[in-house]
Amino acid sequence: MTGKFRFTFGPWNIHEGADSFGPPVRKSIELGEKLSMYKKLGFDGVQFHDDDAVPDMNDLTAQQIIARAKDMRKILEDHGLAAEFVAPRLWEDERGIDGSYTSNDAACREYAIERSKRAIDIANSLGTDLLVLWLAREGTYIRESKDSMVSTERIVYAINQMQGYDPKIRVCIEPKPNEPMDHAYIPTTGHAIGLAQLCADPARVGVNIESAHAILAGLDPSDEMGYAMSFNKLWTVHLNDQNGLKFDQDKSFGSVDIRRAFNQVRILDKHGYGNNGEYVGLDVKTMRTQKLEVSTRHLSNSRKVFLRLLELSRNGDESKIEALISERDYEELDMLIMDHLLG
Ligand code: 3MF
Ligand code: MG
Repeated sequence: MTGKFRFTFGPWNIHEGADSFGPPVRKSIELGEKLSMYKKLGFDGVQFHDDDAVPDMNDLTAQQIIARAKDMRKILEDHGLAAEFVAPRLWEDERGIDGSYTSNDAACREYAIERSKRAIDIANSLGTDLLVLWLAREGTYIRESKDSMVSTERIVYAINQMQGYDPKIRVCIEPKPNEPMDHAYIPTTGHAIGLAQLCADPARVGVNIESAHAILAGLDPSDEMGYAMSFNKLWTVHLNDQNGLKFDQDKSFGSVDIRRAFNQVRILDKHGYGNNGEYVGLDVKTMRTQKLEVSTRHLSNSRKVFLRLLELSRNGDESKIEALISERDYEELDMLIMDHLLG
């Protein structure tokens, strides 16, 4: 079975360029204007933070939030777009300083769960059953500040509350080993799938694998993807690239290591990714130097690279590959792949 690929990204991927060391360098583009760019760039769906879809949601009642989310759905439909997922943005609120589900303050944990329920309401109103949890501040700066066993139980408790609130919602964990925390809980795909087994409905907990996050954990993203697919738990991806162990770079897909990107495309295609409606999500940031008028190139380029690698993957000499594998001549296999990529 071959894959079926439709592409998505989140509005935060069109960015003003501020970083930890300097202010914005490009003017903000309104969400409506961003949405009108999606189709032209070759994208069919939108990934949302809850407050991308419903700004200032903490000031609104649950009913108001649902009403605004329904308005957003109408806007999406007018653009011929679908919502892929909603992710509660817990890490920017004051009550998320010490983590959300794992905060040492019970009132903050309660806030995080309530906010996640509102994010579920938004997902339902937008017509998606996928909730992504990037566990941004669920972790520690120093080991002694939290207990890792208690924290694991608290994350499970929070997911169980979400599953109880909505019997259909699928919770998709986006593992990342560090940044903003020194060490994050649930740093890898394996941790996320293990955690699923502790939840009330393990079948409704899956993963969103981000290439850069796997690389930051010292792992190969394509192996992480294959592992998740063997559990039927790869429900979305955040493709991008990363140049070694430093801050999370969100570089354009394939821009650092084209062979590593090739292997991600290859494993997804070989195992029919997308046939159950999964999207190919990008989580890429343009360079700070990029001028406003050309500040979406990283998105169209990443998609283009994916499709070119797909063509290469499908045009590979599979019988030669099989023969070299059975001869155990991996040096020649290495060269075959390099020749193929070099053209
Ligand atoms: C952080 C990320 C985030 C998440 C997003 C959705 C800004 O490293 O990758 O992107 O993907 O918040 O959960
Ligand atoms: Mg991401």
